[in-house]
Amino acid sequence: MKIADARVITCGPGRNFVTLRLETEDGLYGLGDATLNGRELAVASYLEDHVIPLLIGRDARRIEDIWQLLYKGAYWRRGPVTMTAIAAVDTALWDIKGKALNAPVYQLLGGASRDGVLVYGHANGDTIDATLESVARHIEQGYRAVRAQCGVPGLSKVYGIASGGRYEPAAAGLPEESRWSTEPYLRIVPQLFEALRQHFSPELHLLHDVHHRLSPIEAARLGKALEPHHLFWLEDPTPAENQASFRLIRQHTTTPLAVGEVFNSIYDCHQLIQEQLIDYIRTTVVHAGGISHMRKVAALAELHQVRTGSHGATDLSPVCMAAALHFDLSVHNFGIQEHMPHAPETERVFRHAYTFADGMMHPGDAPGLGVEIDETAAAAFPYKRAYLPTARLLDGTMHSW
Ligand code: KDG
Ligand code: MG
Repeated sequence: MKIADARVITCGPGRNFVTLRLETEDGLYGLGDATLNGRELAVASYLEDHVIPLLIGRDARRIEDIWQLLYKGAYWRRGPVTMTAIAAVDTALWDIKGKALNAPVYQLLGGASRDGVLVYGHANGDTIDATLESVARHIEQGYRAVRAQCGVPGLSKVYGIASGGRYEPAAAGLPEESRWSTEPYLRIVPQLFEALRQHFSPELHLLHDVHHRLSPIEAARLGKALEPHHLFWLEDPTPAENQASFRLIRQHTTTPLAVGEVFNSIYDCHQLIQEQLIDYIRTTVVHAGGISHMRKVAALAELHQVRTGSHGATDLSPVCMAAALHFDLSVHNFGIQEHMPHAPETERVFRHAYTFADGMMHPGDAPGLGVEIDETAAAAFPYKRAYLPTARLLDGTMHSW
């Protein structure tokens, strides 16, 4: 079953996506998401100029061997561009294997470990009251777990807050610059969660994303202040390049911690996992080497009672979402999956077998991943360069967005 053709499809239905399509000599094809928000064309070139020539003529059934060829054979290891490209190939090969064996990918990964995949939605508002209303709307839609973000007094643009309509941080033109101040943020977040706990059932799972803004000791202070409100998790409390820095946060708080959406390999998180410095690992199929590498991360995490909680924002295409759901349904130590519904234009281009009901998702039972791309529809939405925003402190110092 030789790989006979490979193509990169770049399109912008609602936002930009890069998709790899591999086809075998028998006419089977598989899809892999290759989207790296704000740096999309680097991955497209990596695939077209350097990876595709290596794939033509290879046996599509040898997923692990091709993974190792692309990882070890490049000499230059890891990094988001390389690992996103490898992920796209890996995901497309799992899709092909499922179609060849007439089975949904989760059946190839050991079968279902649960009936469905618990997902969390994104509630947000400029004020605490607006966020409470947004949480109520999510509950009406069936969500059992909700991430809550609210505006910070004195700051005009805050991560995670929609300014009218759908939240989508990447924008055309040069990167938008926002201002950040930690103290007002540290004051408002405990007030938000106190209000949420007063208004909603204790059964509702509540999550919050700090988005890498705090120092370890500030994160420890926030985690402690949130303890009475029993969060499901506090996400990315501090940038995690220095894995040991989480020891300090951990010494001070029992609020569960989730990290890893920007990680691209097991080497970014092995210390966090082995020292049990986190509770949830948020690596995701598209940015962390595909389904094959994600299974290795999950296996290490299982040994240390760390559960998975994969990133699932709208910049991860429906192809990644499908792959994530097959992974989530099958791994034993699954925790939760992020779910941000895609724009209607995205749904027109990518048709999928996965479904949402009562706060849970299921990948469906179509062979392979269960996702199709309509290339004619995609052609109506050309790629347009877009950047994620940047953030500076009030005195102009560059900060983490
Ligand atoms: O591309 C960046 C987004 O995916 C990221 O900002 C979203 O932090 C995020 C999340 O938790 O979904
Ligand atoms: Mg996040």
